[in-house]
Amino acid sequence: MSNANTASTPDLFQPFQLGPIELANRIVMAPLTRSRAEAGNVPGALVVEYYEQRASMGLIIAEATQVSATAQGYPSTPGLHTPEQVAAWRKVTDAVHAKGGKIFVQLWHTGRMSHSAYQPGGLAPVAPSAIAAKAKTYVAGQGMVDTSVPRALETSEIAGVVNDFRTAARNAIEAGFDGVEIHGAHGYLIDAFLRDGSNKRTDQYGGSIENRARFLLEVMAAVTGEIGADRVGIRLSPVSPVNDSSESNPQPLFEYVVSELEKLHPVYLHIVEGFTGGPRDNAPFDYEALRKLYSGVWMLNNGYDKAMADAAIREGRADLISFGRATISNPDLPRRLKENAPLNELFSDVGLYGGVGAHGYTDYPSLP
Ligand code: 8OZ
Repeated sequence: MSNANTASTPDLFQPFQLGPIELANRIVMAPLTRSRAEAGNVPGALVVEYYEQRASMGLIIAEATQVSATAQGYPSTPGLHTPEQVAAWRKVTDAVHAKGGKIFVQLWHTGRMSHSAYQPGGLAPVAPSAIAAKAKTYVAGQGMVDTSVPRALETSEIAGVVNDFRTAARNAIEAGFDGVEIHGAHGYLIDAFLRDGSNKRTDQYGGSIENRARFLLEVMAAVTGEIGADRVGIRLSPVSPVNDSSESNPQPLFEYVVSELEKLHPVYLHIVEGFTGGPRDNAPFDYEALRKLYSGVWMLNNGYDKAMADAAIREGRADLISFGRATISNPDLPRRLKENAPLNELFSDVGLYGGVGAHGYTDYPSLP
């Protein structure tokens, strides 16, 4: 490990060696769905500008991006499964790199958090089991609507979905990303396989903890095998109930997952503590026990401010801290934190996730 990571008094603003890349600081932009992709789910010039504005973040994790057409569950979210998408993302990564930044992309399959309106042929979305999420998504012309009742993936189809993650990871590298983060959180396909609330399968992908974790571990083996473990992270949200996620016994489930990930050794684990975007203490969970099972880079998220983040880094509870909402409203977040400058608030007249055009997206000011 480099000297950067073994400084005796680490702080938020020191460089960090993340596998083969050096981050300028330990402040990470969390992946954020902003729904600004253009026709064909292609990121356009506005998306280039948005990420370029945020290049001073130690690492950008670009928003959740579809691994295939069937992976989509929300409007105007980008993909990495067509040549046009790969070419468009190349403009984003070039712009960030030209400013000295580093950028991963989060790869997802929304699973049952989708609607037939997004599915090729208007078919049902796919999931571990045919159980609808008690949750909503947005469909143009209809507004917020219930997610569709999914169909259970056939056992024989699962390898194909694993392969979609592998191909998308290869595409991400072709598009110039420094690495990928696998979205294993928030009730999307991988997380839905993990949890007993959404996985009632009777084949080798359901039932025991080992079986429910199989899909996640197959995805991680495929992706790390394809692009190298030092370019792959994963995000987990052990007790977040978002998107109707439920699990009767999360501690042993996630301890098993992390102990198996230790063998594959992705470059980081990104853990959402508590209820995503909400209380950090919504359910009991021993995160320290989880960390003891993993010898690699540990990234924490959810409601951190400067003092909390700095304490976590100094006390060695985390290597990296990701910030979500603060990076929406503060393109120059690292500088503002370092100088103790006031932070911009989120605009109140525009939504967090969607929105049209620049307002609430690229029009948050940097310090002069
Ligand atoms: C908010 C709205 C749509 C998607 C997640 C990718 O929860 C999301 C997401 C968040 O991880």
